[in-house]
Amino acid sequence: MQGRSPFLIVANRLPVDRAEEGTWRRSPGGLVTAIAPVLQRREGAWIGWHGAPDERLEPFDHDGMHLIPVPLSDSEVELYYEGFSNATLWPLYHDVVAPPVYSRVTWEAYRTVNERFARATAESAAENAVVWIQDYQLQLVPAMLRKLRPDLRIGFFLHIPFPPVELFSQLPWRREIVEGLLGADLVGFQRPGGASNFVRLCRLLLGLQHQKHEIHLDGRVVRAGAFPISVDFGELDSLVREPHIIERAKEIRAELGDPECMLLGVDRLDYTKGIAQRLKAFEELLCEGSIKAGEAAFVQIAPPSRERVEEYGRLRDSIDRQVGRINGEQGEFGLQPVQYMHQSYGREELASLYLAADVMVVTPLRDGMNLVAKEYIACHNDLRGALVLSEFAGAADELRQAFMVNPYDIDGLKRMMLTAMRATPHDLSRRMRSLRRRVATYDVDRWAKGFLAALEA
Ligand code: ADQ
Repeated sequence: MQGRSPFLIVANRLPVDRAEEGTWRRSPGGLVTAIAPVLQRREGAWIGWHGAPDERLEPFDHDGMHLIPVPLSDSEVELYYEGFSNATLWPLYHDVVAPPVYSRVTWEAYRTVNERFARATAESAAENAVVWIQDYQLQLVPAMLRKLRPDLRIGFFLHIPFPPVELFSQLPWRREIVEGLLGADLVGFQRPGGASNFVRLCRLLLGLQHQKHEIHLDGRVVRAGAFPISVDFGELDSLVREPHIIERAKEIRAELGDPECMLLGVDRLDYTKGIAQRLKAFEELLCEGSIKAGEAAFVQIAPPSRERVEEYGRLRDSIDRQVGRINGEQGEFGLQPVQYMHQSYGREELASLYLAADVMVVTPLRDGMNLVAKEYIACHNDLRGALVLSEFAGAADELRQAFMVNPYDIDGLKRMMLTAMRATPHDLSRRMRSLRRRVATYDVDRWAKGFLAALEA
């Protein structure tokens, strides 16, 4: 087992993107920031797809991390990733807010690719290694890996919600997925509700015995638990203290015509994020004269994602039309109430936007956690700013001082957006102080350490 790793991360994607020919750069995002130091410290490896179809690559080192690419063909990207992961599991696990596609062809591809990940992991792990598998694309890997390598300690973390039994039962391959997850020693969820749904499912579907969140099978114990993910609070907190970020935040407001109130939405363009609902609420507030176009500006940043999945194309068209209508009907010459951007932004620009915004509007119909809400809080050491937050985001469990909304209730959403816009500085600072205490204490480092400590206990 020489040359094999004592610690492995297994995820659909490697934590790097291709820059120019032959060079790599670390992908942005919390997961990589949290896990990279653990990987470097433990001389671990990361197993995942490198992002280009139909290409085989040898393992390589980058930024102190050993990376092991798993190849995917173009048709596997379509069937396993866009198909089963994003047109079946994603909508099913998000309250069926779009109809899931049940296709035997995409299921077969999901199984084949999961098997390939399991084999690659089995070949790269040292004896008794610790393996941490990430997310819904790889739910069969824990059991497949255990079969190949019973000596390993296997953890699994689901970044998206785990649905109630009543919804999960729609899945024709429900048994295979649950048995797949049960190959792990520890199955982690964002919310306690996800862990409870899973344990209940094991009892009802497989008739397994459990004590609280410990499930008994084949003489083993599988534990389920909640490990809410977070952000790198310290990094964002020091970034927004830099003079050039503060300056840029002022510039952004000036570019918007110095509105009294800047509202902001930042999401991947996804039908689970409730973008249409928040824009509708804003449109009605303008229409009925509760707010005036020059008084408030809404900035919505939404880079398109998963564009080859049908539902995402439809969403893009419909949001385009909605924004066009609001600006056409409510705008004035040289004054557009909604600024809608499709671009991806770097950390610094994103931090400047958060800092500039008076009201952050986070209204998912269902969300595992929602890091944007936590990033906004980490960026407000000035204790200014209001967070309007959907009760259906995992973050709602922790961020109790936010302005809480049900995004399906447009009147309620309008009321809460107005309340947030008109809150006194005293009320805002009281809420922000308490929100910041929470995010500063439970940051992403604590999440990673907490999960690994539970896995290795
Ligand atoms: P996502 O659904 O992608 O994540 P979220 O948690 O909000 O949702 O994370 C998005 C990340 O992308 C944030 O870090 C944000 O800063 C960044 N981002 C968004 N728009 C951007 C833009 N235009 N430019 C640059 N960066 C942008 C999934 C689950 C979530 C869960 C996370 C982590 O759906 O519920 O919180 O994984 O577990």
